[in-house]
Amino acid sequence: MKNTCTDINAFMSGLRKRNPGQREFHDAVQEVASDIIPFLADHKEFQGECLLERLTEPDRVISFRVSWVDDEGNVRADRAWRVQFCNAIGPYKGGMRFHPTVTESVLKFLGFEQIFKNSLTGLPMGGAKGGSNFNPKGKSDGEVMRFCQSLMIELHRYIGPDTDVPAGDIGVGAREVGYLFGKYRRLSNTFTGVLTGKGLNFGGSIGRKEATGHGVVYFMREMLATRGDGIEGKTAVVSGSGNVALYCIEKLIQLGAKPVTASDSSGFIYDPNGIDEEKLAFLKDLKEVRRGRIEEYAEKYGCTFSVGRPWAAKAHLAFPCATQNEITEDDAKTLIANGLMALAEGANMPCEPGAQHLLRQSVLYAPGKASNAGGVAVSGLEQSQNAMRINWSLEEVDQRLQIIMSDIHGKCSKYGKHANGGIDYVRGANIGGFTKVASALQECGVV
Ligand code: NDP
Ligand code: 2IT
Repeated sequence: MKNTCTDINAFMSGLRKRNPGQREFHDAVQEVASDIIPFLADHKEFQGECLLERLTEPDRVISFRVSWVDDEGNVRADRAWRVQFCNAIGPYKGGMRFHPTVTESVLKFLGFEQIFKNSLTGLPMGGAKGGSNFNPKGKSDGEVMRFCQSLMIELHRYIGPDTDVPAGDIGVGAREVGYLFGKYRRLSNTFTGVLTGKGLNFGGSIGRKEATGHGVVYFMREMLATRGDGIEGKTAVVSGSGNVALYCIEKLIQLGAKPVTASDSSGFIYDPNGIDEEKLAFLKDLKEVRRGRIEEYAEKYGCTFSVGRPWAAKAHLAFPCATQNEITEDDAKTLIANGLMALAEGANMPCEPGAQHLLRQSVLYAPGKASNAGGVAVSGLEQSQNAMRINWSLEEVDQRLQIIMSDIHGKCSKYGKHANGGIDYVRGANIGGFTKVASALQECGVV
């Protein structure tokens, strides 16, 4: 492979040719390469070893069939993958996603982003992602369990506490992690920290469930502090109503903000009075326990439910916490026209490239690899606790999470500072994440 790293167009055209049709992966690489290639031009010490070429080629992509039997006795077959992207700074680490939109391209984009995110946390974790096009929606617990068990029959060959440590993501929460862990434990006859996001009864870390959502608000607090401002009194538009969104809303309430929206794949609710603690408890029960639709919130609290996404709501702060490409360029224009001050991504790559371009120039804008890193960071803390066979308290975990989010903000500021004093968080996160992994690759030789 020739070192083409001086010319973004040549680099991207080679990448597109090698990975045809993988739009999400192309977009994720384009964003990173646009910052790294100019950085390489100014940093001779990182030139000449094909570092970016090596980092954009996964170590391996494992693809397999998952056969299982549904409640009616029908045999079903789904596809699953584990993308082990880079283990230069630690064992592979990243979530599993179960959703009908999962493809190899989606998992390669997520695994690639995870390399930089995990590096930013300062913890020893490489980048990986996995998942399946299996749709857990409407499936019984028994069906989900049989699917997870069948998936693990194949996946267990490739993972381990020092090799690759999966966790949750869209469609994979405590229930799924439990079933996956239980099968791994039986197959391997070991009890190890091989998955994170585990239940508290079998090795999970207190605070992991809340970590991504709380972390994204901690990151927002750091960004606002650079302007001498804070969270209190701000109106916030939030998308999603899953793991990340619920605990983002929770921390916003705790810090005195007013979250006014939440959504799922059927639409969004707009509650101009704000989601308060009592309403959040209802939402948690609706989504985490009953697995119901968001429309029920509107019926109970007499506010509006609409099809579509919540970006027309007037707000100071925005937190996309559902999925990729959920904010278009037009949505970004609407948010900015409505007086948006700052946006922190809870989801991975929720802003389309055009939207990101606009937001990056107009408001305080944090990319997911920086602002949603709290989840994987506490996963890293779960691994440490498992290895030491101890459990930290909630205060200890939360304290560490706050320090890690503040350190990530510091790295973004260091590498993303403009001459005018402003901070380009995207460039800061890309370069801050890259330098550690690139140095590790250099120091370990060409392998
Ligand atoms: P969940 O499955 O818990 O929740 C996902 C939420 O987003 C649900 O409300 C879901 O609605 C909605 N959603 C999912 N796909 C779509 C879609 N295509 N269109 C509209 N709405 C959709 O997932 P998480 O909260 O864990 O993940 C949300 C995002 O955060 C993802 O981008 C994930 O990669 C990212 N993330 C997650 C971390 C974690 O620790 N869990 C860590 C860092 C990032 P419905 O229920 O109707 O499907
Ligand atoms: O995107 C992510 O960082 C996650 N889904 C969490 C990964 C993890 O290993 O906790």
